[in-house]
Amino acid sequence: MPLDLSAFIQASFKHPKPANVTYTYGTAGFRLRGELLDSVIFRMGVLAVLRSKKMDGRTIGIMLTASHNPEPDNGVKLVDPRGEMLDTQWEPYATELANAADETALTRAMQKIIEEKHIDVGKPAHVVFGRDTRPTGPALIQALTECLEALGGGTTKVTFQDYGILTTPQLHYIVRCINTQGAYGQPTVEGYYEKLGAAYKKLVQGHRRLSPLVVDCANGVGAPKLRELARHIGEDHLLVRLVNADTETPGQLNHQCGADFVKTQQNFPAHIEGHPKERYAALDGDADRLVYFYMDEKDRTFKLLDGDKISGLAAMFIKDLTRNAGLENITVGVVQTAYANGSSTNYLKDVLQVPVTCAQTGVKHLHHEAEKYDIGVYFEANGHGTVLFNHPATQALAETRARSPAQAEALDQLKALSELINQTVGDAFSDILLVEVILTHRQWSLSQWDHAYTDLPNRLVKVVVGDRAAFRTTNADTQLVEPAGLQEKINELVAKYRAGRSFVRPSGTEDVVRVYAEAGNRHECDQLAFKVAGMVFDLAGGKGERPTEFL
Ligand code: G16
Repeated sequence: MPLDLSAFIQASFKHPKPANVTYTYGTAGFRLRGELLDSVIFRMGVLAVLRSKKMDGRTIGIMLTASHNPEPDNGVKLVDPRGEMLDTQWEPYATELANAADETALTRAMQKIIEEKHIDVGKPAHVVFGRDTRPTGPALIQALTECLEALGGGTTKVTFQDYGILTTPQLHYIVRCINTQGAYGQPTVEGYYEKLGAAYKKLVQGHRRLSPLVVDCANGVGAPKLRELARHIGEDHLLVRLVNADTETPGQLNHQCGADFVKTQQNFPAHIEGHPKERYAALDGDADRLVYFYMDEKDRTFKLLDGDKISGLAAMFIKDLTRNAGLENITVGVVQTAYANGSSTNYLKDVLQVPVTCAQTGVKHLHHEAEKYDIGVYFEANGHGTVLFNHPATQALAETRARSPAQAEALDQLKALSELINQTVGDAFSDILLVEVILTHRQWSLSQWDHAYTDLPNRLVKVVVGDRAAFRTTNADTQLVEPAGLQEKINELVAKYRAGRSFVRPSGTEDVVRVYAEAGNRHECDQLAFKVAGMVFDLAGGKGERPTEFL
């Protein structure tokens, strides 16, 4: 049956593509200034509908957010039926739809997808969507709604539901719940609080509650939603105090605060001065990333517990539990990216003795690598990550009969952990609860957690260049293929520093090239980072100020 596109074409005239913009599908979908995204969001409605039809009418999610980016930016991430990121094979289709110059090119691009993917357009489609607190969100949701309404006219059977303001992981959770007919949980925000809250209370029961956790909410959607979750769990079990929770004042989102700020600046965010007795955590703008931090009691310096530290803590705890549960055949592995601190990789391999895989940047890449382990822990250093339990692991948890009370307890705890952890995608709330469970069990302070290993000094520098597309990498982002010759120059420089390591890659979410460096001491690390950044700036037509700090 052919697709009736008359209403759709009519609607699409209201959402023309700006003539001078080329859209690129990046690390996590399209991301740029919100006012440039109207046509893209409209067209992502088309992609979601086609994808849903291809998946026999299973629900597809669309999340409008630009996560850690500044407030004027916005973006879109598509969610596949199991709650994970859109299949990367479909990314070129997204790009083609977004860049179609007019209605003729747009319908041609749609037709191409239908033919290449053998889509039966007579199949139903269901799409759910949500957005963060950005001011450009409501107008973009309107564009999306108009697309879905227009596609739903006639015989094409398109249904959709607007879930309003949500964190990104909440939408991922809801998609999975719908597609599992509730087996993963109830497909509502309340269902999400219920599931996480029940597992958390079960896991901390009988243990002394920790001191309050001060959470920097990046002035984003995490603030109202974490308040709801904490209320649901109750102060007897979890005490949080929210800071940077202003979602009303324009310009505040991610401004001088949030997980990305804390990680890249390696410093306290706005409105947190740092007190040695307090425990801190920071979310990003859509609450899918988490970092912890504290002030060292002795030297009163800032200390960061980033995604690497979270993955070390989680792997240690889960490894102990699988051993106590008698599940020696279940492999626990960790996936990291090139941004992982060298000390964390050594800790995982040498102390915890778990296998470690290095994936390309982007949770979509880590997620699939983690699926190869029975229990796969994956975290990017920036705090984005989760833990996956595969089918054999879940089956072993369900079927293993305990021969002692200790074994029964370990099995119960692992089962509760698999409920507590949002296995669809990195989720700052679920990750907070995971960390709090482990620290509660051990009765550890943040500094005791931090003592597992000492990070090598590291530095991340952003360089604005003429064309970041001129940078191409290989080997999980660790080596530059283009611009030709630059990698050799970086290698020469790195060889001069003890424990030196540095790599350069184009960001897939911001218009910058990222430079990472680590070395044996702080001075050498900063020098290496800024020398490499200066080289990138000179070779690639850098814009603005040449990076010279620390040189
Ligand atoms: C997104 C991705 C992350 C990635 C980050 C930075 O995070 O989901 O996997 O690490 O962008 O990517 P890049 O270095 O390419 O800019 P978020 O939290 O912004 O959605």
